[in-house]
Amino acid sequence: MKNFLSVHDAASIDTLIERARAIKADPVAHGATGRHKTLINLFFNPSLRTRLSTEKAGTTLGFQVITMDMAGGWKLEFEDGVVMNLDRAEHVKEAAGVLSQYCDILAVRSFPALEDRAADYEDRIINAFKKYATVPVVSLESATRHPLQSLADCITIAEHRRKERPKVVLTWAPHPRQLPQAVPNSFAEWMTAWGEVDLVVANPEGFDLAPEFTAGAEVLHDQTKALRNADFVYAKNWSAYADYGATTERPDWLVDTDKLAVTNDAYFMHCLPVRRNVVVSDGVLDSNRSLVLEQANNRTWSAAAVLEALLAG
Ligand code: SN0
Repeated sequence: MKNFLSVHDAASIDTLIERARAIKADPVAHGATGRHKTLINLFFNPSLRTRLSTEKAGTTLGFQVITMDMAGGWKLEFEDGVVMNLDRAEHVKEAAGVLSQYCDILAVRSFPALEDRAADYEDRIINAFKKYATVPVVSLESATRHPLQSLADCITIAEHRRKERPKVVLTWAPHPRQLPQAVPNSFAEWMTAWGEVDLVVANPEGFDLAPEFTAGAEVLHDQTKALRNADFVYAKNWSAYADYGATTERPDWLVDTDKLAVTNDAYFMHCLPVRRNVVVSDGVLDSNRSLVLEQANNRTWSAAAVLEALLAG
């Protein structure tokens, strides 16, 4: 694997899942994989799981791991051909070139501004690093995708499925803030590419994800209908793609035990952080159906499988 920016970079999802589960089963046996190699993680916005699980994956494999918070540093210029006489101290061309000399794998985290859809969907930060770095680049969540989360979700579903082809429902849920589409975009893209589940996406009218991500899934605007016979229910809020960045209240979309009664005793999933009793009730999160901590655990093993595949080239 050359880079890891989306599911399209993965030659085989099943091989990545297999490798993640093998490293998870015996982390110590893989402690030499990244020996004398350096992983640099760059964060343009804050993170808890992604930062710590990727650092843990790197150190588990024996990498030297360096993490840098770019929010507190100087601002990078991403535009080509500009006169750099304002506040942006360094062009990404130099920054990516310099960092490539200090590491063997470069991982980058960025967020969308949720104002200009075309600008966000260009995914400029991650693509600039891909263009100018001379080492493999990993997305630690970009403006439009969160592939390490989605791979962790595939691992979690593979570990818990009780039938060959489970029904997986991705449902929009309420949230007080304006959130990116990266997690649901990526989840839909990975589930359909994996081809081992039936994916249904449920969201209020006006909140359909970009069609390029949901192709191959059924999209419904009736949550109860979508949840019927589900084996896995993945809740996530996202702001609108059509009326870009718009939000809506819709407390009736909260996931609670009554909603899950129509499912096939479904497992509950969420990428975290989750707003209790806004997105999902305490009753669901605290029940034995919740897989949220196992998803977070699998973030380490998904990152480890990806780092291993990138070293292999
Ligand atoms: C992020 C998101 O993309 O929706 C992180 C997902 C990995 N979620 C949040 O930032 C939630 C923040 C909040 O205030 O609840």
